[in-house]
Amino acid sequence: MNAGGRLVAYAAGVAVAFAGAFGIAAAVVPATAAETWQETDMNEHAGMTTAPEVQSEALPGLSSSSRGYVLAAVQAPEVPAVDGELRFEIRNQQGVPLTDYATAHEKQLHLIVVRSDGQEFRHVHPVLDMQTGVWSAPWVWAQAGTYRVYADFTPKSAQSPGITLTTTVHVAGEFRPVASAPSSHAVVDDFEVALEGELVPGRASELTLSVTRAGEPVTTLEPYLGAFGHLVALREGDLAYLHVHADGDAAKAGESSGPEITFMAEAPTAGRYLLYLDFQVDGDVHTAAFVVDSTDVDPGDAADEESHAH
Ligand SMILES: [Cu+2]
Repeated sequence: MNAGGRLVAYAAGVAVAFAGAFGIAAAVVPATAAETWQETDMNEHAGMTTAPEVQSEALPGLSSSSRGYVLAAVQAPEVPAVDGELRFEIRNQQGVPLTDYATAHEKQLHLIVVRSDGQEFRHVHPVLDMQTGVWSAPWVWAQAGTYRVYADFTPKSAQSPGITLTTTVHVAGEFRPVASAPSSHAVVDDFEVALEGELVPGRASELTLSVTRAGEPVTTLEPYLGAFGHLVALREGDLAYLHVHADGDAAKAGESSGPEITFMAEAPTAGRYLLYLDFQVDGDVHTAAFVVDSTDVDPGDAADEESHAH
């Protein structure tokens, strides 16, 4: 399998909810592995085992335009610690701000913002002004730096997976980049989250995230945007983007889950990946961050194993 063109992650055993991350990628990812982020019939997709694979080097979340849609007119406070707004438009093929969106995972648009070093991750849901087509959210930067902004959405007219557009925003001031280091354990608020499993280039593998609080397993994970967990994976360096939901249809209001959330994931290449898990407990959403190195299986190791076996 050619690992070059894909960044795949999906929920174990269940059809998966993909972000517009795979805007282009309905064609890139086998339908068995990828569920679009639209509210679609899981079974229908599960049956699509013969989707053609199209050769493409393009990963989602690397361009401000896709399929005729453009992320434009992005405005945000220019320095940290100033109250303001983050505003932008999605323009269609005619250059007109788009106002017709399909709802995907309870929202018409998902906005992810992260600093170029992987710090300061945010996942928010701006409000659309139907008159002007301008999306906005109250915004304050905590830190200076260069940020990537990702808009994930599905045009209502598009009979296709969602789209992820991205652009860069600079926030003036002293920028102290934080060097990443592999980390499979996160502390967020009063929770601890442990990540188990490996990210293998070009091959799906299971990632399990376990949530504890004061050493006790948390079994009261709540549905958030229709799933018990949302995972964003970014490839360090180019910040190619993928947003995954732990499951497509299992999380209903009033249900709870935990302490484990399982995803299937496949890295497009060897390299370092930044993972962000959103989960909800007691009505509050928390984000746990991880850094995972995806390494090719060394053919030498396999040979060693074989020789031991003999
Ligand atoms: Cu969202």
